[in-house]
Amino acid sequence: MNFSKQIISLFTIIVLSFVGHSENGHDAWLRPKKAKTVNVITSKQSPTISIAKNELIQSWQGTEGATVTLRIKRNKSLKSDGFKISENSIQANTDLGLLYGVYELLRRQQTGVSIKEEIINPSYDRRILNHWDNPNGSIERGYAGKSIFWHYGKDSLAVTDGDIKLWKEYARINASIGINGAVLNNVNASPMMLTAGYLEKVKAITEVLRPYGVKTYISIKFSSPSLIGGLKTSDPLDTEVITWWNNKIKEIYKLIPDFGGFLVKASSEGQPGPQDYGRTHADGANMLADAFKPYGGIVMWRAFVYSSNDVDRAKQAYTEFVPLDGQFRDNVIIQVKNGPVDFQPREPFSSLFGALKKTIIMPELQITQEYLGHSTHLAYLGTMWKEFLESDTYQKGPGSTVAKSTDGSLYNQKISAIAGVSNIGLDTNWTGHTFAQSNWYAFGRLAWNHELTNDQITEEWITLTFSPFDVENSQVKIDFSKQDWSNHFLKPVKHMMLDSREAVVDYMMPLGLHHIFSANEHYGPGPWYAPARVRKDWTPPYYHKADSLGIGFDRTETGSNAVSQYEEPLRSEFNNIETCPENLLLWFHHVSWDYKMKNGKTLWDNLCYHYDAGLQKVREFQKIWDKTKPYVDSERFYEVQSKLRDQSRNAQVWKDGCLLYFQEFSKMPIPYDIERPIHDLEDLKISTMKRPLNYK
Ligand code: GCW
Repeated sequence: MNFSKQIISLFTIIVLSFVGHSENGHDAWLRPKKAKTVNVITSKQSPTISIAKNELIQSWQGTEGATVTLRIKRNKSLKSDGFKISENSIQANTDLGLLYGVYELLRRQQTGVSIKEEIINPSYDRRILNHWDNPNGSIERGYAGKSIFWHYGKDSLAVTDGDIKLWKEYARINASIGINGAVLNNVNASPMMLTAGYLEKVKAITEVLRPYGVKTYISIKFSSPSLIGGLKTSDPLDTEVITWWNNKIKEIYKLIPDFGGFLVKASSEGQPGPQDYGRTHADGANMLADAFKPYGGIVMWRAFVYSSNDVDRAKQAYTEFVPLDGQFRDNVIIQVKNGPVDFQPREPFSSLFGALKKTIIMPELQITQEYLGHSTHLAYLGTMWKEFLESDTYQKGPGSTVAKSTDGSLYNQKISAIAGVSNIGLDTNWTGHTFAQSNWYAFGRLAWNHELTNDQITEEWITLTFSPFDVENSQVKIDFSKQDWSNHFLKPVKHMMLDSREAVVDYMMPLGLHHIFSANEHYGPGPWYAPARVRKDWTPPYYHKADSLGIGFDRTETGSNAVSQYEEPLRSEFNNIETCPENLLLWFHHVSWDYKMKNGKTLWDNLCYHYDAGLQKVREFQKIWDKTKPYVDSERFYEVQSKLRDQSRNAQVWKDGCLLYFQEFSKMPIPYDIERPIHDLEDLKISTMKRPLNYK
């Protein structure tokens, strides 16, 4: 963009923000519609039902003047807040079911999907966002501004009209995709969260979220009894400690009768936990679960545990939790990250899925892109999550997918749940990058129905978010047909989204490489990053193990034997270099540089081609996006264009940094049919050590 064009687009944005509501992303996928008239009949009144009714009136795109009935009617085929939908009626067992039905109906109208009589039930009962928000307003791994719940500065606890408006919008967006829970603070929890002022604020937030069906939960610090309760210990078996928690939980339910429960990170990454007192995870979780029992609350206990002296961090959660299987109460859910290490661009599924047979387990996904380019890179994550949910654990024979082992179909469990670490902040568009909204959307849609395809999810999201037809504030000059829009916007953008996660894998860590970031920012490359002061398992060489012979972490039977944690035939498949999926090769094997891969080329050459392919894909995304210009408002067009440029530059740095560094070990040439690196390794090392790459 030349200078004068920049001025013009800046001017357009400024003018738009004065004259009318521009497409700044704040409406997410619920943009104001040019509605037709509709007559809504309800069998009952409630705050939730009036929201449902208003939504229909505000956005109706069906037959002009139609009558729609919303009816509570007991139906055994409906699960929790499921609903029965047809063109002119919605039935449900609950008020919330009616609201969800309304959103489904409207979504179908807007995306042009036919509506026949159908029963739609959720896959998981609890579909929860985990906010890693701190009481001071900062957000751990947040890339979209400060917290929407906790204020920065001394007024952290104030509740303003602006807050209430924002929370309402937040709740509405969540309800529209079926998200029904929010953990309001960081798992690295401050004990302050359990003090009176904070609990009052949790109550205020809950009151706004309640009519939209979003239950609230909080994260707690396990040592709270000693930190804020004045007790000498926080030992979960100590009677005073038990009484303290019982009283605390009673106090919470007095304020918030429908409070959801606690999320707990304990004995993990330096957080206090039952192990500090010689007790087990089960002792800790059960003590809290018992206190919650009378109120129907739950404890989500995280399995994200590992210690610095472990030979293989990927093994530890399984090693600690499998012996405890069967010991947890039925209102405890073990929350397990999708992969065994930590939300990497690609990991195998965590071996705990399916392995805990008498314990409820819930997947934890990461919506915020801690390891996939923050809010700068375009990376649609639905593809990663489907790959995970569809992975076969074989724990109850073939077809025992992760989805089925967590949604209640294979194991007898009272509750089913799934969590996603939120990417939401105070940025106008909530998520920093417009396309990062698609990950919030995809999480909600998959939590509701894990059988939806990414084709469908992306198509819905693109249409709802960008279609210029029938919306109030579109700034797009419509001189094209719906068919043109679909051919020139929807299809290419969908293609870009569906390819985007694999692009990130390719330019960051292909073939099963993982955790090779510089420093703790988890943004730029740092396969060389290993300062003596940093724990070994927090440095990339621990994970890539590159040497003169080859590269990769040997997790086979003769290595760390992490493969033994998987059920047959997976164990043997992963263990054998010939049958191990190539996209996980370096996760499970230390492979020689000249190893011949399935395409007949060496490992080294393949590595080079992957890094280059990742970069080329981003270049392709730039072209795709530039061509969409006539079909999208300038505000979002320029935002995404500029982010793709950053992403391209970053992808180049990733490719150059990793290839030049690994070449010091392989001593092999970069294949001559791909572009040469343009950076010097020493420069990249210095710049990423000083200021971990953030190309701004
Ligand atoms: O992914 C790591 C992050 C930490 C995070 C931790 C966890 C909240 O780098 O920032 O802490 O995982 O999930 O507990």
